[in-house]
Amino acid sequence: MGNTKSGAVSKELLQDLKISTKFSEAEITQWYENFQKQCPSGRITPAEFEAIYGRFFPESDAKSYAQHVFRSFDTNDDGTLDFREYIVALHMTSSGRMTLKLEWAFSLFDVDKNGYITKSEVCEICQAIFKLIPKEKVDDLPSDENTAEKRAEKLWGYFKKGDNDRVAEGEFIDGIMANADAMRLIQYEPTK
Ligand SMILES: [Ca+2]
Ligand SMILES: [Ca+2]
Repeated sequence: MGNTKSGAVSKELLQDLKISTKFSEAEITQWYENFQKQCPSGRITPAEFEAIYGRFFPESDAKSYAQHVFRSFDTNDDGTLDFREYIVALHMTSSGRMTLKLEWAFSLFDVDKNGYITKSEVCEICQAIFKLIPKEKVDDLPSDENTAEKRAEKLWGYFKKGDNDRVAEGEFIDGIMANADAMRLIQYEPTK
């Protein structure tokens, strides 16, 4: 041992995470133990993250999507995910609160982190989402969604903006909430 990072989660961090995520102390402590086991360095690298994602999508290319998700979770921009970022990510993506999920989705689409989404950012994320979809599933998609470009075009249409406009977070959330199809198009969930 001899590593100051090992052992229990610090009181400060525990308090901070209880407030920002509403997870219980027992849950956070348990996740911390697992995190330390899986990740003794205390930090998840992009390569490790991509490997984790790859296991969920064995039949497709999850690399670019994983890179975007990693960027959205790495809120302090230091190129790794620490325990705090990991728990906040877990909280946002597993939350039953739709607005929280959509706040995260906004950060996923805001590739350059400037607080607005452009059409080219929507295209970029749609390209990454498209690579998650196994080839045989692409054939089943509706004809106005069966390429990344068409998917981006359709999704952008829900925001009722010009090609050179930009979408703020509130507009993004409202646009997606108003439309079940938009909700479906911002993500890809493998069907069983
Ligand atoms: Ca970080
Ligand atoms: Ca942006």
